[in-house]
Amino acid sequence: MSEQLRIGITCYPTYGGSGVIATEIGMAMARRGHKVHFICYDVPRRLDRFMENVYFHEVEVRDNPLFTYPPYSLALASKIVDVATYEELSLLHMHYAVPHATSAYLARQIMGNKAPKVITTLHGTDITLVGKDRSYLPITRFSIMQSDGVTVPSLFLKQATHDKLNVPTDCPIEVIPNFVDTSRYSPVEPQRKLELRRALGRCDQAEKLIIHVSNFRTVKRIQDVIRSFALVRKELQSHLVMVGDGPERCDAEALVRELGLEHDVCFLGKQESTVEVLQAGDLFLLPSENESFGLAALEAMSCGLPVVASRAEGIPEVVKDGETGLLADVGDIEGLAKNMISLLEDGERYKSMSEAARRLAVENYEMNAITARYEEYYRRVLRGWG
Ligand code: GMT
Repeated sequence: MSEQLRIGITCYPTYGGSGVIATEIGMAMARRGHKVHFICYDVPRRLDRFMENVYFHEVEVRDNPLFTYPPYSLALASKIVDVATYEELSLLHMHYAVPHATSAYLARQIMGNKAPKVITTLHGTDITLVGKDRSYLPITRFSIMQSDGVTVPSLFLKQATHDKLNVPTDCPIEVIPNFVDTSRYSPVEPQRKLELRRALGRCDQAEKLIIHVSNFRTVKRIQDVIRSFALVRKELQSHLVMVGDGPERCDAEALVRELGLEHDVCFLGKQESTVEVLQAGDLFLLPSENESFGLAALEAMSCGLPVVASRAEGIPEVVKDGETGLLADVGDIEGLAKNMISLLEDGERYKSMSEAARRLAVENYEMNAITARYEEYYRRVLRGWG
């Protein structure tokens, strides 16, 4: 039997893709018999039940009248030192560079030769938005280069880390894609689909159901979701289901009312799980301007939904244009609408894309296969070959 690892994981414990990936990696490692310690400011959303080998340590960011900004990075570094020392961690896996990789660096300096190895997984905006911002660039670049191993979900993000942060190409960056539990995120029989559609208030089988899932931030181009759907609605009997919440939601709801689409668009808000909504849907829409990978699109493909998306950043690596979905340029609302209409109107093409989407998810992005790659990478880094 291979040696049991003692792993510390830090992530943003929210609904975002980086938190989902971090938590699923941790749970997969625990199932393989490794001890996993989550060190976060809150319990990660997906860590919703007791699991053998999984422990949670809360980072308390205490306030003080002197602090205008309570120092989360320092509280995290202190907590890491504590957990790593008493739980004898061999490895820290930090998700999102800012400030997690920096806190790990600090913890390592404090611990000296007893310190665990550090792997940093970059997720996207930590490089494309936050990291390249001048006020964070030096510390982000430094913390990445001080890590023993660095992973990214796409070739796009690997290149961006070299180009935008000027991280030298001899600093190895491993591409390990996002993944999906294909047994859970799976297509359903027509009868079940119908039940799920009824639960969403859509009873007409002829009506096409378009799904969008995101955190409603500017990079997701929520207005493009609605404006392109408005064009589809003129041509086809269709309905748009919006899952998630965030800063753009109010404006999105206002636009829906302005366009007179209140009866055709529903906002579900944040959902613990998106599986049932995806299984009820016909097509997934993702017009983002930044997307290092697009986990939401992968989860949709795994449920057999073709994806209409923008040709942004890492998306073309995941959504194969003309095979598992159709891509348009960022901001090309007519292009997105044309792609949705052409797919939804052509039954045969739709079926072959739906099958190809599911096949791609199963063959290339299955959770057990990809988390095994993380374990191999952990062992490589522990041997000093990051
Ligand atoms: O999409 C978001 O804004 C959330 C963000 C996060 O940090 O949680 O997602 C990023 O990481 C995911 C997991 O690696 C990727 O699938 C998303 O594409 C990426 N988002 C962006 O690059 C905007």
